[in-house]
Amino acid sequence: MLVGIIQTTSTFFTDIVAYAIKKRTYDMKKTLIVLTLNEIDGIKELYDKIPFEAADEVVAVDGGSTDGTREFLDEKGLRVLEQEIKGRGEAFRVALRKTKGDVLLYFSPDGNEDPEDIPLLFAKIEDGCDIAIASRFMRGSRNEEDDHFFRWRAWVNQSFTYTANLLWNTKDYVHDTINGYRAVRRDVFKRLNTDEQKFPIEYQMSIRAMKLKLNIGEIPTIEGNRIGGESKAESFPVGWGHVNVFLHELFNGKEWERETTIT
Ligand SMILES: Nc1nc2c(ncn2[C@@H]2O[C@H](COP(=O)(O)OP(=O)(O)O)[C@@H](O)[C@H]2O)c(=O)[nH]1
Ligand SMILES: [Mg+2]
Repeated sequence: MLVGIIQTTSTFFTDIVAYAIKKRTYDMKKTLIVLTLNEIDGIKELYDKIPFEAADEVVAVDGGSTDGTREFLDEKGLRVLEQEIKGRGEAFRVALRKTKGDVLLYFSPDGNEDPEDIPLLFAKIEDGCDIAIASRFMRGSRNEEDDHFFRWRAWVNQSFTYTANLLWNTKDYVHDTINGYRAVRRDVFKRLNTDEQKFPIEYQMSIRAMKLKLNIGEIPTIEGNRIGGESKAESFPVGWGHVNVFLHELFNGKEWERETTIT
């Protein structure tokens, strides 16, 4: 009898704690960030497919478009944040500084990213992940080069990913450490204290999250082809940028935890 009462009471308290944790994550406010730098063709085609209702706050960060993207966003009445410093990494942090949500989801409207993944990425964070990445390299996914014979970009991406997993990951294998299509909790992003100005921001985030043993979740994504305009990620400078991030993370441990670059 006494054992029964103790068991029931302990189950009751465990349920209450589980409920409180779930409630906390389901109450999180969600911010959707649209990243643009001369993406007029993509944004025009994709705008109506973006599930804005999945977010509590929506902004665009524009890197100084000159092809009409900025005007298009203004016409739609979207709040547009400007960058004083160039680069995609900087765009990530402009959003961190100037938005309010508890979760930040970065979406690039160039055709590579499927807008239907937006609610799925938010859901991953609500389910308890610290970072949720749309993976181009796991079962059920596709990357832009899948129908090529030589998949240089994919192979290089996967090599960086493999090495990061080997050196720093103590949890389930993360299949895509580099894709920018991701959601992250605000407190987590602040804690990562990133300083990368350009494309390798995502790789830096992923490595630091692994070092902190954070919970990185993935969903499989179908990477579409670029709709128009040009990629801003030039292979060699961007590849070299990733090598630099890798070397820095290799030799500097968790030094970033003592620095404060984010205000
Ligand atoms: N705000 C902002 N967006 C950028 C910047 N650089 C690239 N982007 C956007 O980031 C997304 C991904 O860039 P993209 O050139 O397609 O890179 P790729 O997919 O690796 O070829 C696109 O929507 C770009 O417009 C930048 O400096 N600032
Ligand atoms: Mg792209």
